[in-house]
Amino acid sequence: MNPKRQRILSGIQPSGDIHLGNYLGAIKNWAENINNYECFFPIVDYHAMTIPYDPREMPNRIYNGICANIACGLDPERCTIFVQSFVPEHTELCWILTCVSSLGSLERMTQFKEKSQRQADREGINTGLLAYPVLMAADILIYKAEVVPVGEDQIQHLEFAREVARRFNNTFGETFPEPEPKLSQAPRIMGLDGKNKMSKSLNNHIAIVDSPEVIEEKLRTAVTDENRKRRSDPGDPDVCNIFSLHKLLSTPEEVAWANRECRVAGIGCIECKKALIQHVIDLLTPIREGYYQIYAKPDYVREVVVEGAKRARSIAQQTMAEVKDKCGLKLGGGE
Ligand code: AQP
Repeated sequence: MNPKRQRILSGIQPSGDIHLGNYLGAIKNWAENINNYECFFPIVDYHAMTIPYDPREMPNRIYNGICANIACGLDPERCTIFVQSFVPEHTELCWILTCVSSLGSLERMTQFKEKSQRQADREGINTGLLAYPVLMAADILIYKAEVVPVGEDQIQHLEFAREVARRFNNTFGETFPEPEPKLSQAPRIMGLDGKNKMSKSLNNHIAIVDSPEVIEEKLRTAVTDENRKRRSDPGDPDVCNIFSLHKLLSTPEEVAWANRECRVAGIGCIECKKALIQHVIDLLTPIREGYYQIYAKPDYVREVVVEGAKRARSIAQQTMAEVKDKCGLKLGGGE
């Protein structure tokens, strides 16, 4: 008999186009682990409500997120793909965890500070944005997941989830394992602006469904070493966004060539980008084609998430029964 597999949970927000950073930083890592772990991959739609959005667009974003996950290699036969809001126990546990969460820790979260600073209207910053890490802790702990593969930007939130698990266990008795992060080979892909991490909401990304023409155009105009103003200026690959992608996607010979020739101005940025453009197109073409095949089968997509929610819910309900019991949320007998 197989030893019991450890459980993985990791989610993605339907907050825009799923991009190369999501793929290299997280989803590829998820796909590589589906045979060795028992995996749960929700589309975390409640999380996507923490920043302003158009409710008319949300259903398609959720649908696109499911298609993208499957096209990136998450075979629904071997893992559980579902939509967070289809499993109400996530928000039920979230409330209970809110009651053991430290306000000070939440206020120190980098993502909260960054995303709230982006909003001009201070009154528009909602409590959901502050409580985002509590909901993320609930997503993980409701399945008692031991391992969480994420990009570097989520490490602080995961540390918070560990803190919440400890606080709950200390207050109500041993219940949750402390989840461990699992970083990919590419934990932080920079955006095409060269300044911020690649993000859905910053419009600095290559979507996994971008056509070869769009990929070429986006990379051709992507920021490189900003100190390299003219073709004759030597560049510094160590600060160049394009070189970091070369290191992930190009051959060792191409990486050595770009590293050497950039430093002596032997090549210009456009020449350097050419080899990389082809690698990105080669990587994303089968994903894009798979995506559109799945996209054309709404009955299949619906079946995947209905089945996924059923599997997820049966575990989530067991955890909630245990949690409510430990928290004393039940009717006494008048004794
Ligand atoms: N640039 C990145 N490099 C490496 N990993 C990344 N991830 C996100 N951006 C990068 C990882 O992708 C997974 C899913 O991310 P998410 O949808 O939960 O939210 P996010 O981290 O906030 O991603 P975005 O694209 O930046 O979305 P918005 O703009 O809506 O906030 C996570 O594991 C994340 O680490």
